[in-house]
Amino acid sequence: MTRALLKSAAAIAAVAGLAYASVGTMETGPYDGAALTTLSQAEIANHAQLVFARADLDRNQALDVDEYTALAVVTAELSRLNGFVVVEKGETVGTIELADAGPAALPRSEHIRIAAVAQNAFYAFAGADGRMSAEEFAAAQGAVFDAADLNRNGKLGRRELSIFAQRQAGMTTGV
Ligand SMILES: [Ca+2]
Ligand SMILES: [Ca+2]
Repeated sequence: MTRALLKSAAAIAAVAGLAYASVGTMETGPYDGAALTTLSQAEIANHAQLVFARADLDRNQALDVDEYTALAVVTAELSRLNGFVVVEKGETVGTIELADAGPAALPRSEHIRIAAVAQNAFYAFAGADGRMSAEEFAAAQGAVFDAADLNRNGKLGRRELSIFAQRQAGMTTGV
């Protein structure tokens, strides 16, 4: 990982940590009662918009490869530490439990693998200019959603949510 990438990862983690802490104080335990049973295309589009804004550290309305890769690594790290994936909703979040994965730190080998996968995904969706717009980021998130939507009804049900969560946590690859 480059020095720049480490720096952006730390910055995203700091922002994400603040958001998580504020949500975690709301109820008896962190995220209790916020577990999702379904996820719509509109919800993932909204999530993509919120995450894009947070990942765009230099506020130039585009993600570069370091910003995108840092986001992927931090998302995987936080998801695995928490044992669930977070879907941002603005004021609140929804959570999707990670099946077959107790809370665990991300091994260094996984960091490297996830960063490599994220770099490939970045160039696939960002196109020739090497800048990922909000629309391109939404398309990348939409592709993960579509791949999990096994029955193609535009919504993710329980089993589909599990597939979606594993992909977001970097536990499976491909879209
Ligand atoms: Ca940027
Ligand atoms: Ca479905």
